[in-house]
Amino acid sequence: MKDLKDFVQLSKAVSHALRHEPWLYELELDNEGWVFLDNLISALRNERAEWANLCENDLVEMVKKSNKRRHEIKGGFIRALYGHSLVGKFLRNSAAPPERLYHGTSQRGAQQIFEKGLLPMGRQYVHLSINVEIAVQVGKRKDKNPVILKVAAKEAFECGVVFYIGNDAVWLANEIPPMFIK
Ligand code: HQG
Repeated sequence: MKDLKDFVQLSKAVSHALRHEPWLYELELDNEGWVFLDNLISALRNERAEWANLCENDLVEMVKKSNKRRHEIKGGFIRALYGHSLVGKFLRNSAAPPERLYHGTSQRGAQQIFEKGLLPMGRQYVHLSINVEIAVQVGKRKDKNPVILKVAAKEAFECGVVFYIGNDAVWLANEIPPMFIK
């Protein structure tokens, strides 16, 4: 596999399997979201003719070439680092967040969020970005003029809100009450 476009397609299928519908690929995730890499590879080989010879190296390359660190491969296992919509919550290590985090959303979403706070909605966790630029990209998925919310993350943490590391650009939280959002 050489073409970047092929890796994007592969990454989408991997995210679908590891974040949303693992049962369609006959995969069972452990309580941190990990699956055997070999099981995922076998499932993907059956998905598309061009993936019939897929190997571990293709998935390693996919992770390396991706514009975001969505997946993690370790010791023969693979998992998605964030984005899960599966029922329940995979275990994460909590950590002290930076002073500020950001969240890009739609104009309509922002109104609700100022009232009710940031909620995970369809996912296991609320997703927060480490800077405005990334938050703008996230928000543009929802609205061509996204609203960028500033989250007083350190203050929230000091008041008992629990944060988790997703990857180098994404932080996760169970919810962010309105008082910490500007
Ligand atoms: C909104 C992508 C109303 C929230 C991205 C968002 C991210 C509320 C939407 C990752 C609300 C959920 C996740 C409330 C939150 N009332 N709306 N109280 N609280 N919302 O897609 O954060 O490219 O599930 O603002 O880059 O947009 O797939 O979450 O608009 O990192 O790797 O509810 O997915 O990563 O939308 O995106 P989403 P998100 P990938």
